[in-house]
Amino acid sequence: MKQSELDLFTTSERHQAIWIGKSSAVLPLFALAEVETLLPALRQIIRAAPLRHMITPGGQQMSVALSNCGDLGWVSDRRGYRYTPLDPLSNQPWPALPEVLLELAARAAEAAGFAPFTPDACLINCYVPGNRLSLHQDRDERDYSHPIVSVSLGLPAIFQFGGHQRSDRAQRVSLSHGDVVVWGGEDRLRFHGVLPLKPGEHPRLGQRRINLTLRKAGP
Ligand code: MD6
Ligand code: FE
Repeated sequence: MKQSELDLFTTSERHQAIWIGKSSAVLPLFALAEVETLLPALRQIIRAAPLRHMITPGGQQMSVALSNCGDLGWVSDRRGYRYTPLDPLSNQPWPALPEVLLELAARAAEAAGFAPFTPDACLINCYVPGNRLSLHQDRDERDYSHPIVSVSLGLPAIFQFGGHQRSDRAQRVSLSHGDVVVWGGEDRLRFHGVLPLKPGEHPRLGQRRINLTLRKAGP
């Protein structure tokens, strides 16, 4: 659905989506009502598949700590970036994607006008103050026709949303606890990143920001 068609709906029906691209919307506080269900589920996932600092193919350690849940998890090492069914730390399957997240992702994608979305991978990124994520494209998934749903928790961050060239000027989007971003379609391969996290203390998550990105990575 295009922005013009979504304008036919009332603001409450479209959850006051803020369009940051033709097929990209921020849904402010969309996840807030689910946070108290989400946090215990996340804690359990991280106990089974601890947050870790992966090595990029270039040999640098990522400042952001990450883990995954779902049938597939995103990993990086000297050999490259890819999705794997097993956690390389434990050689066990990644923890299951909790129902609350599946349901939230499906509702968010629908609110942004996408076709029914059934993610099979959730990347969990954990930032502490000073951590940043440099401009990148998400291109390790098999089929770019599926959107990505991103849930922000904890300390606020400034998200950079660029264009199709790394050198394109990036808009800055502020993302707070409970905000959800949905993007896909023609925006799916836009460069994006996160500016260094500012110090702070979040009442629920402390000195951290957690970002969950839900995707359909496999067939
Ligand atoms: C973050 N997010 O917000 C990093 N990628 O911490 C991403 O890299 C991202 O939010 C693809 C789609 C949505 C995202
Ligand atoms: Fe990304």
